[in-house]
Amino acid sequence: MTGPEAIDIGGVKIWKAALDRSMQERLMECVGEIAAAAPFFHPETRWGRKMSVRMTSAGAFGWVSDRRGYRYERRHPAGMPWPDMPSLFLELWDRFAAFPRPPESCLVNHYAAGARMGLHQDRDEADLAAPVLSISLGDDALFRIGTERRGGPTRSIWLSSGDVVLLAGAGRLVHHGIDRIRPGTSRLVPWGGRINLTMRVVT
Ligand code: MD3
Ligand code: FE
Repeated sequence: MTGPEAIDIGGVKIWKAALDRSMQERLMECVGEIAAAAPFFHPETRWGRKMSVRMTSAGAFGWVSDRRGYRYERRHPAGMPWPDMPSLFLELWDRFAAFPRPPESCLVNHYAAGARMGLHQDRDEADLAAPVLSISLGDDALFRIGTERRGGPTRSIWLSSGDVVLLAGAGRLVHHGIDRIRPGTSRLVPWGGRINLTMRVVT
């Protein structure tokens, strides 16, 4: 159902090339609709620096960051509610995450050339027993996976369009980040660069 063997790196499960080109195109159509209703923005950190990654969300909650810090919100910074979670995203959740609660948020990250995401943990969600499902679309990205402990050893792996990553169980609290993308390695994303979808249970 999920496709052939997953690679397991310290509890992080990775299915390479799990989604074919036509599925990737259907997912990008969904992303286009989400971005038309809830435009990408560069979140600002508490310290007033703009993140290099652009973001938007679908579902009941979206991830935002500004001078007040980061959190999940029911509305886009411009004031509108987030667009509905596409049913195609829910189908992928059932196939790969197989968790009884549906995802309440899909964060859509866009990495243009030069964008990166520093090593961090995802722990803003109330139920840390719920998995996080990540889908890579577009250009290749160098993904770094560490340990639960800050400053522990890290491993790097290239993620490509159609790869699926599941963070569950032991992998849920590991440090992770994106060091860089390889621009121009895919033509899937109309704006160029890389899109990452992460589905989460928030409450
Ligand atoms: C490991 N995004 O949005 S996805 C994020 O590619 C985020 O945009 C990266 O980290 C991206 O928070 C990495 C893979 C991922 C997502 C969530 C995780 C790895 C994770 C949660 C726990 C452990
Ligand atoms: Fe993360």
